[in-house]
Amino acid sequence: MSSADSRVVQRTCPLCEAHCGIRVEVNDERRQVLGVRGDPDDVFSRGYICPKAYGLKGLQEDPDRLTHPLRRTDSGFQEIGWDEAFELAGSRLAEIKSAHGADAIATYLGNPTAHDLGALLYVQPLLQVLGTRRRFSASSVDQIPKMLSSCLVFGGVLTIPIPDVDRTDYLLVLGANPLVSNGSLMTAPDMPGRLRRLRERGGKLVVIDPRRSETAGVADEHHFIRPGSDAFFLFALVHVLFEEERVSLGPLAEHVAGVDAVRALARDFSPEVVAPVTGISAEVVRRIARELADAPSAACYGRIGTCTQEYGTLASWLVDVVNVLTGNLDRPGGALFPTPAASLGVIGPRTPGYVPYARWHSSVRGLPEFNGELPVATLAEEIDSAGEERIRALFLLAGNPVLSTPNGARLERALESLDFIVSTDIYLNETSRLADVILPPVSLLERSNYDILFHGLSVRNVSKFSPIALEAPENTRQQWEILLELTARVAGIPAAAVDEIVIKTILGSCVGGETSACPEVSEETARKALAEAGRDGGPERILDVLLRTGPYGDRFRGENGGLTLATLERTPEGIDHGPLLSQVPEILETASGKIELAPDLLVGDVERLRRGLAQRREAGGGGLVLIGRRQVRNNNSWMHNVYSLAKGRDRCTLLVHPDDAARHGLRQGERARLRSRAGEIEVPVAVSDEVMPGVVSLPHGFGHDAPGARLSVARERAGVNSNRLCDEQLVDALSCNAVLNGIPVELLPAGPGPRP
Ligand SMILES: Nc1nc2c(c(=O)[nH]1)N[C@H]1C(S)=C(S)[C@@H](COP(=O)(O)OP(=O)(O)OC[C@H]3O[C@@H](n4cnc5c(=O)[nH]c(N)nc54)[C@H](O)[C@@H]3O)O[C@H]1N2
Ligand SMILES: Nc1nc2c(c(=O)[nH]1)N[C@H]1C(S)=C(S)[C@@H](COP(=O)(O)OP(=O)(O)OC[C@H]3O[C@@H](n4cnc5c(=O)[nH]c(N)nc54)[C@H](O)[C@@H]3O)O[C@H]1N2
Ligand code: SF4
Ligand SMILES: [Mo]
Repeated sequence: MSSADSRVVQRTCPLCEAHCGIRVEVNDERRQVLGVRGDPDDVFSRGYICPKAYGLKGLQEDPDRLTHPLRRTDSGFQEIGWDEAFELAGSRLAEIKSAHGADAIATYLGNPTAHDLGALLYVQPLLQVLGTRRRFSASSVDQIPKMLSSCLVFGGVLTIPIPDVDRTDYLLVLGANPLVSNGSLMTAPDMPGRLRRLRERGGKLVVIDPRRSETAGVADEHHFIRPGSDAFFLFALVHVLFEEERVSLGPLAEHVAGVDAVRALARDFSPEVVAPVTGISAEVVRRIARELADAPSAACYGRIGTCTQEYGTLASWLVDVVNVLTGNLDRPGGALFPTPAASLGVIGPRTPGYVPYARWHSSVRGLPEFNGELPVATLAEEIDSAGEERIRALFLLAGNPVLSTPNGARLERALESLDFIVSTDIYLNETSRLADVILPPVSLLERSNYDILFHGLSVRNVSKFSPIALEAPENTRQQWEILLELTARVAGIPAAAVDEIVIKTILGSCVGGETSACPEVSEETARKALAEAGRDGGPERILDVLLRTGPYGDRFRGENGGLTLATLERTPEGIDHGPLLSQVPEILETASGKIELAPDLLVGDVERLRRGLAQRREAGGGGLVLIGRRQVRNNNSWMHNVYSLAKGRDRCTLLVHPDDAARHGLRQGERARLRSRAGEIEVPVAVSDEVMPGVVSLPHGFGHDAPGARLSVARERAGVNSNRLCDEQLVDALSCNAVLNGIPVELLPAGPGPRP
């Protein structure tokens, strides 16, 4: 499709974790994206894309997308120059830090940070210079329960077993809808194809979900589960495995500690006892336990629905317990650990058994830190209720917490009260409109990238580099340049000096030192090789170091000796390093060097689960609760301004079971009021038996009618913000991840009525 005035660039789509290969046809002269297609040559995706990939063209061309810094003035936002913007942002942050201490500044990193190598690498020096312990991110409305359980059981926050979907004979999916989300903590382009092939080869797909999701629609079996009760269900599976003597660890046996403790814990959770609470019959639980044990290989997999709920950490843990007890952990067709070509985990010191948990606490509710972060469910109150200790300024990177975190209305009010907000974002949206300065980076196609996190969470070992597809316009900045310059201004040193500290730290972790990956390589040799390769700064230089010192790397011996960034640049379709391999015990970083199946922290939380079981049994089913719903053409809160994705009928509807609708006198298409402790919204009803009785479902990421936001397309189909109902007081007690599924709500007819 290349012609005289067009060019095709092969890279990956950076929108979701599937990371499909795309071919972007561009006209350099007009600086235009002519088209986006799936890349049939991509070693991983083989041409597959979802409709969102086409949205990249719309995103590139969106006149609302920001390209120049903005400053808030009394008469609205005004464009300012980069130097002025950096000076303002840097000096105000430095002033607030020196007047009120480092913890007066909070930081929030949003989800797209994880999809941008430059952001991931260069936010670190900024965080260090700011020195705040009030770091927040989208991780605590997402996967930190899994990170905490993985750290306790396997010894690393990113030592997460990935279901071997391409080889498994039996996939048990809880709280995930990969047909729509395209998979999460399971990077695999073309989930529809992979799940189809699983069934074509005689494998079985079983889905546990309060909604008959799109994935449930193609599964062999779907079972409705009462939201928030997965830990009971999983414990019941474990109960049966022990009771029927089906526990079989295989070669893992000598590497697992705590099996007896798990056996004892599971005693109280028989399928018969938990059935009234989960809504899944004892008979079904027993059969699934037997099938898991008998299958030649099987993988249990849980995602958002199992994390963003009352027992998120326990449910995340029990998923792995089931895999271990059935002998499926670390074996082909089960759940295994990837061997990524480059990893951020190698940076910094490592201490086996170290769990970065509860080293400090939030000041209002006393919620524990995990992995250097406080839970975002406590952000608003740390601003509006912490007195002299309060947060006074906020740095936002690629995040929209007003729409994506619980009690958006309270957070919005709290943000309005801050002394200073800097946002680095590509839109003037519900959150960035509250900023004093916005520093927009170049577009997603105008930056190079390497999926350093997601190659480490992938169902195959693959590596691929994405070159810049389209040259960025004059006078724009890469995300990493913005972060570097801001760091320099806050620190009062030149940007080049900061970049030197960064590379020095990376080289310190990767070469020379006794515990480094390449002790035999000196820093001097490494620097010489980097200079020869033309890597003089920025994220690509760091990536080259990580690749060359990684498991497939050339160890600075020259390319014939192994992988370098240059190799990847010459292999635009990516490199397939093969299927996941068994890695126990080498991968384990627990103090004992074993898989700790019953770590104290988790065992301690089982008492809460027991109490919850008794309460739920007593309550008998319980009242109406709210869950979320991802949709193919949404991407959390921020692709609704691309017309090709946003068009069509209203998707921000509340699914209500026919019985519940009848009980509340609601009919299809009518508007209803939905009320929780946190707030109240009005929303159109879609009556559907897709959801189980007692459960209503609303997608998140809508509510685009904020005054002053520059979202001309999204505003037309604004929808409502479901996180006005999600309650910031509800967290998983252990990880303190927000509960976003299973929110108690009241359903009322629309119209005037008493306000909550
Ligand atoms: N009720 C409910 N709430 C949820 C969820 C749910 O299931 N239910 N899911 C949660 C999950 S899993 C997540 S990950 C979070 C996401 O939470 P957030 O990360 O806070 O929200 P996003 O909607 O992803 O917003 C991303 C922001 O980054 C901007 N952006 C996009 N690309 C770039 C870029 O390349 N650079 C920069 N600088 N900015 C960019 C967008 O304009 C937008 O403002 O939401 C969570 N919230
Ligand atoms: N199209 C699209 N794709 C996306 C995103 C997007 O916004 N849109 N977001 C991306 C992000 S940031 C992430 S983290 C991933 C998430 O990827 P997934 O985890 O696959 O996300 P969801 O589609 O929200 O699936 C969660 C499922 O859990 C169910 N559920 C809710 N509560 C419970 C419960 O208590 N128990 C059980 N068993 N199930 C429950 C819901 O009904 C839903 O079907 O998706 C990514 N991909
Ligand atoms: S599934 Fe869609 S959004 Fe996700 S990477 Fe592939 S094309 Fe992009
Ligand atoms: Mo997410």
